[in-house]
Amino acid sequence: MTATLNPAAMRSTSSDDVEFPSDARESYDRDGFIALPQLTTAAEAIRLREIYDDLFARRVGRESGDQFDLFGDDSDPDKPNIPQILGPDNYVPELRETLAWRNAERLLTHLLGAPSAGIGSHMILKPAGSPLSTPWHQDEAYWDASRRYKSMSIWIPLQDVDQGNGCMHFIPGSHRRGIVKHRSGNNDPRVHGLEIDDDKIDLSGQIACPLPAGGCTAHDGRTLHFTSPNPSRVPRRAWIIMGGLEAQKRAEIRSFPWMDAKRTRRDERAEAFAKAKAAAAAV
Ligand SMILES: O=C(O)CCC(=O)C(=O)O
Repeated sequence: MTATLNPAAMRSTSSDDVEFPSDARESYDRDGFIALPQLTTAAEAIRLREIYDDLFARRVGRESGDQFDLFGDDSDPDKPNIPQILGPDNYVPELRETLAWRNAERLLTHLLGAPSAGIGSHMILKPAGSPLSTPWHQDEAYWDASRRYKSMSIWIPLQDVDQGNGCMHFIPGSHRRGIVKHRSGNNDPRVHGLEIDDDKIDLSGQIACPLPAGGCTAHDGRTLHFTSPNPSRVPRRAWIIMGGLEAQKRAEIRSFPWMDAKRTRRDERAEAFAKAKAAAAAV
């Protein structure tokens, strides 16, 4: 099934702040995601694409472990399957001055019911001709198992997306379940990306969310989602802005063994980089 968008329900005000549909919060609470046709302008999406391509082309953050292959062993910086950059806004602070950022911050407040405790971002590039999906997962499966989260990802495609080039798909209502069993991609602990490890999960009710460039989906940290392959001739670029309420310590014990088992090159680089930085600061 494909999500239907109502462009008339959204319009930019004179200050370019996007107005959210009146039922946005109700839909989000019910389904664990929403799709909106506009978070920023087409012109800004073009400017964001330039920044985005430059960050990946220059391998920004590779040394510090911020740039890596989401679905590979990350051994060859020139041949990543699905390159990702964490915290691109730390490298280009101008990203925090964009309309997309401002509207994402407003959307977070609107859907969380309170201002986000913090905001960060990352970028996931699905190269042209990529046969790979980003497999079904819940974002919370990557995080600290001892914490309770109310968090959200706002996924902004920088070109039009549909099922033919890697749009988002969600299972409505899946945010109300616990975290299901996950494993590293291909069951290889060198792979950063996770996938669900439970073939009994019913994925038949999935909703695909095609979007124009500069639109967005927003999903809860527990909502099951995946993106389709990108066999097209154009890279599929997505910028993801994340926020949430302050994470609380959980009373009950939980464990995410798939995270304990991880041995990624990205972690090795991050550790070596932090050590070198600390040593330089001590001189
Ligand atoms: O862009 C993608 O391929 C995956 C995005 C995703 O899983 C996320 O933003 O949580």
